[in-house]
Amino acid sequence: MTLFRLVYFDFKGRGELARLIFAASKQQYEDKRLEYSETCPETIAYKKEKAPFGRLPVLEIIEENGQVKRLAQSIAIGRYLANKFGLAGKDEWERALADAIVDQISDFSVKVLEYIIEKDEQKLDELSKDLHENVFPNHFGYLELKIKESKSGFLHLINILDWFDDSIQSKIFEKYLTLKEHNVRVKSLPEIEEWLVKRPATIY
Ligand SMILES: N[C@@H](CCC(=O)N[C@@H](CS)C(=O)NCC(=O)O)C(=O)O
Repeated sequence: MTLFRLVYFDFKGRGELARLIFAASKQQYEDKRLEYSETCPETIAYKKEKAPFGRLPVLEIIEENGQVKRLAQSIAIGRYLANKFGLAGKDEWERALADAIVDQISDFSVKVLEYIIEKDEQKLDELSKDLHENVFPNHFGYLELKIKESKSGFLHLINILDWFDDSIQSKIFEKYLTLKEHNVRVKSLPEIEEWLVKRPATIY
């Protein structure tokens, strides 16, 4: 039997999409969390010797004969797993539409990341203003349309929204009701709910 190991850090970040896909498809895997540190020998060695592009996440696929294949890039990992476990769409066109939505959410995630890693208070205020006045209206309008057209759930989206703290999420859901309904619906799926209850609590 093929075994899977997801190697990432102890936060949701770019590793959580794969974890959500594993949860949604009820697949066993090892959730290996390395220390997020520039001095941890295990992390340094893994990035240098095993990670295909020196960064995480990395999905390890351990074949029955013991051979290990390593896949980098969170979205490539997500696509591989979604295809493998039947979550990527039923035909070429559905898969292409799903890819487009994932890429759109990734564009949005760049803005979210800028905000959550900013330490300077003044810059944070500017980024927050930009998020609320420009980024949210710009992205959520389109994404809400796609949610309405689809009966599916967008795991990548619920993860990116989870990078925000509760107060920002509440503000978003006050205004974007379709987004809120989608978030509640996807997080209430039994397989996802089970993972959300047991996953380690992390800030982002
Ligand atoms: N585009 C890549 C980004 C990978 C990336 O930047 N990973 C960060 C963590 S989110 C990392 O490995 N940082 C540690 C380092 O750069 O040394 C992906 O989506 O996987």
